[in-house]
Amino acid sequence: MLEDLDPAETREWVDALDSVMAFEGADRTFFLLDEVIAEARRKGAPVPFSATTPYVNTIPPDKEDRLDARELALDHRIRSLIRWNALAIVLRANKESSELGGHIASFQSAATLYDVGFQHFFHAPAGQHGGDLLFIQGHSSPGIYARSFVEGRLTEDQLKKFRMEVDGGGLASYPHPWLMPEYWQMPTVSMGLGPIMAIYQARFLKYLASRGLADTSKRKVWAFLGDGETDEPESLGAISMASREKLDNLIFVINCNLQRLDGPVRGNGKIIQELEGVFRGAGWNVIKAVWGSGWDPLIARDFTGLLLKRMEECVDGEYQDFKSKDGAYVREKFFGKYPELLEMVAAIIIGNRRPESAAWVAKWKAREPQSLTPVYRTLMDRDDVTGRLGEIRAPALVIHGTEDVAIDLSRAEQLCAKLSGCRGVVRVDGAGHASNLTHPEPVNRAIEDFLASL
Ligand SMILES: Cc1ncc(C[n+]2csc(CCOP(=O)(O)OP(=O)(O)O)c2C)c(N)n1
Ligand SMILES: [Mg+2]
Repeated sequence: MLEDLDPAETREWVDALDSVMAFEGADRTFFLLDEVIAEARRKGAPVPFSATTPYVNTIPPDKEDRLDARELALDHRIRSLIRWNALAIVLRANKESSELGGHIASFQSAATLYDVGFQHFFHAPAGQHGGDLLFIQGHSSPGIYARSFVEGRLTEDQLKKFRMEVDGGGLASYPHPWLMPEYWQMPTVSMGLGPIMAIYQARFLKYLASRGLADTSKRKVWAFLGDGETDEPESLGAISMASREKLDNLIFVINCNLQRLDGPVRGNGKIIQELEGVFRGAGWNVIKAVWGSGWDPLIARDFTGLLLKRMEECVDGEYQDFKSKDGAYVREKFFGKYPELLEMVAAIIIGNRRPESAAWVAKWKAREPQSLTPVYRTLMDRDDVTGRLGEIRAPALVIHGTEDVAIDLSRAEQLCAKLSGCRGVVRVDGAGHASNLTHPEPVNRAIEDFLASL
């Protein structure tokens, strides 16, 4: 890292960039930066090439395509059932004999990746569509069997014979089209073979289309692999061919759980960043999903860049250490390294011990209960004014999501009927309780029309 010799000048440049980003958008920002870097290179400055991007999600929260609350809850329920069954399949087999082994952690850490694919993206052969091709990470097979059980495609007896298929009726340890021709599309468990075969398969689909032999234009090839698996030479060996041949029908999903069977993938480095550099360098479009939505408010408040700095300087070994300990440890070792950072997150609950809140708790405990009685009474003995809503004569508009499960749409209609100046109820299709946050466009349009009509 170079030293910042003139922070004021740096700030000016960053402010200028912020303004272009806010008013002219990301494309213009990228164009300007590209021009500036090209100019610096023309003038002979050795501007280093960086194939990696910051250690945060590539897609910012406001650009995320979110499921609505009901769909999210349903997906979660299905995922929980599948995850549980996957675990039970392996544990049951181990009761039979510990020799049967089987992987538990792989699917547990990749379940969301698979389930989002199965529920929203993978296409089965249907009509004119030849179907997508899936290269499932070999040792995630229990999760795929568990899904098939939930779908009614496999029986309990079959699950009980996980890895006991020799006498018939059982399930192969890993994806095996020869043993289970009706079930598995591609063999993958010898690590590295899935990814390289996926590249050639995607190219073959392009070939069929180019030769006019089959319409494969809508078919995708999905390859699921582990981060440890990328150390196999085959995994990365042909990736430059994929970009050279412009295989936009190919998607690699790499589950970076930072670990493999016998330890961390990179204890002293960052596998996500390393892979991003390798794939971007080879011309791939890389989308990282590193942090869960719980981090969004923290990242949004990271005006100094200190949080990002901390996220970037920690190596995988440290992240695994944090994950294995409790919140108090994370507070101390991760956030606590920089007092300003700790201060920034102090308001948000992390861990069990919260020194900053202890003083408040002590104050509340010390307070005479009687002193709170009038406060409670004022709250509890309030007049019910719903009968007087008609006295409000100002023009009003009620905006309500059609999918609001907290407050039913009929309540919005009742409210509008009670307000004398109500101009109607705007129903926001598909929105839940916070329609202004989830569906800003129709909500803003309704407010604008309403204001213009006054
Ligand atoms: C070529 C090859 N070598 C070794 C193995 C044994 N093996 C199975 S899973 C695994 C570790 C996989 O780690 P990773 O790819 O990170 O997947 P995870 O278990 O974390 O999901 C190994 C070494 C294998 N399947 N294939
Ligand atoms: Mg792994």
